[in-house]
Amino acid sequence: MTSYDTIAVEPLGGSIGAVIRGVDLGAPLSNAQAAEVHAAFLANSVVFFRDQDLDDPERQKRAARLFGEPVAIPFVKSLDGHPEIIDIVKEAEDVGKYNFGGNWHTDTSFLETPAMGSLLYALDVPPRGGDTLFADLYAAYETLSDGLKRSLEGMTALHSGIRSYGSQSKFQGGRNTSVSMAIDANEEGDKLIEHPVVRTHPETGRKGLFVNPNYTIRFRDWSEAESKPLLDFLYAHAIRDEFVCRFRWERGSVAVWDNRCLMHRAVNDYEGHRRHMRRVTLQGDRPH
Ligand SMILES: O=C(O)CCC(=O)C(=O)O
Ligand SMILES: [Fe+2]
Repeated sequence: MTSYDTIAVEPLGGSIGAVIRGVDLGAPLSNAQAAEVHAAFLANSVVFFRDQDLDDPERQKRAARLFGEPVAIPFVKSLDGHPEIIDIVKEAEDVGKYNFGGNWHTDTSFLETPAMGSLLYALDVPPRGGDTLFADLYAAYETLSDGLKRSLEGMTALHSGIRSYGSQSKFQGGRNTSVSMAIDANEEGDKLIEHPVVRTHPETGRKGLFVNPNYTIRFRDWSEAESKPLLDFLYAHAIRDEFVCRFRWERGSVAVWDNRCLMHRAVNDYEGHRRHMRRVTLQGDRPH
């Protein structure tokens, strides 16, 4: 167990997630604090902070730079003047609609260089519900049999945004999109990108599964029908209770996740209430 001198780190889930106390993300951190926050981020895969004030988008970007380099993402309209920031909103009037991030996924795995992570800040939360779930893809890999590990290590998978941002987009024509979000689905979303099925984290050196139900289409050289049973097995395995951490938001809460070694999903259980989050996405590298 790592010990920390300048911050308090309270573990949350059985295998990932920790709440960090004693840090004001809006103010400059000492070098020692910044190093400990970064170590806690790598050790827990997702870290949470309470009672932060990042309403100013510049402050939120400054906070995000503690973890990585802010980057613009395609398809989702960004905040005016801040291409690296998106508002994730579901309005009280958005009845019967899908919520953004509502299926298990790894952010932008349809890109050659998927996001390294994100810093998500809560501006408005429903009176109950609206939690976010995170699943540990290191643990998912480590608990497979040696035989399946060996088979998967030689494999790659094709990822695409087609069902979210391409020609089969569930958001097409404003369908399923909040009245307050704009998603520009187009043919760029149909591209197929190849990634290893097991990736080695560039900073921790640990191996993790790297497939997700939103964007992984099939294994390379396998058909979709052939891929589906094994992918479904891997997804069900990865979201076992003991690998999942659940976070209850308050206004001013922050989550920073490591998109290289987990999946996440936003729970859609607050119909009739408003939820407003703001995300800075961080630049990633090519999975190996
Ligand atoms: O709204 C949330 O809790 C998370 C949405 C999501 O998937 C994301 O911001 O990447
Ligand atoms: Fe996401």
